[in-house]
Amino acid sequence: FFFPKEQTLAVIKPDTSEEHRDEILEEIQAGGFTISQLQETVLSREMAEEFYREHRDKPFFSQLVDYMCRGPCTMLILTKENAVEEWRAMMGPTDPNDAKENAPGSLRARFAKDILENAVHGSSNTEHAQEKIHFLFGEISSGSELINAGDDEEP
Ligand code: DGI
Repeated sequence: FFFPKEQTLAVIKPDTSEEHRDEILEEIQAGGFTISQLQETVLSREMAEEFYREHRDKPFFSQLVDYMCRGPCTMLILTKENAVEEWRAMMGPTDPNDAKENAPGSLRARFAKDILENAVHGSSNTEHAQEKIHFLFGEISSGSELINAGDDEEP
């Protein structure tokens, strides 16, 4: 099958150690993703609420917002064929117990603390990806690519 190049939004959530963050970034590059943008941001409460507004009626919403603005998030635009699906596969299921059982090599199996503090985020479809990329990065030039998978250069 041929998949056109696609963008997804990935987030390394707060409380992920620097060591784990570096490991995640290395794995992203080893997985053939291009890191088109990288930005470290501490979300305000309002931004975290907007980011996860699809979940505003869930019982865990306020805990989720607390978690997301507790410290810096690493926001990434990842570009690859089939990026949305591939990044979600790399993350694994939402709940790390499920991840450990069904996707033991996945990032959440290895780095998530529990179902809420689960280390990474990835858009669930291309529309969400574009919406959240626009929300977090604003208007960005598509020509700037920070890290090219396959390059020998260090990020
Ligand atoms: O796309 P995902 O991040 O895998 O999952 P999602 O979009 O359904 O949920 C967004 C985040 O909300 C998830 O990463 C962690 C949190 N969450 C989801 N389901 C639960 C939850 N938190 C708690 N405490 N309990 C849940 O059942």
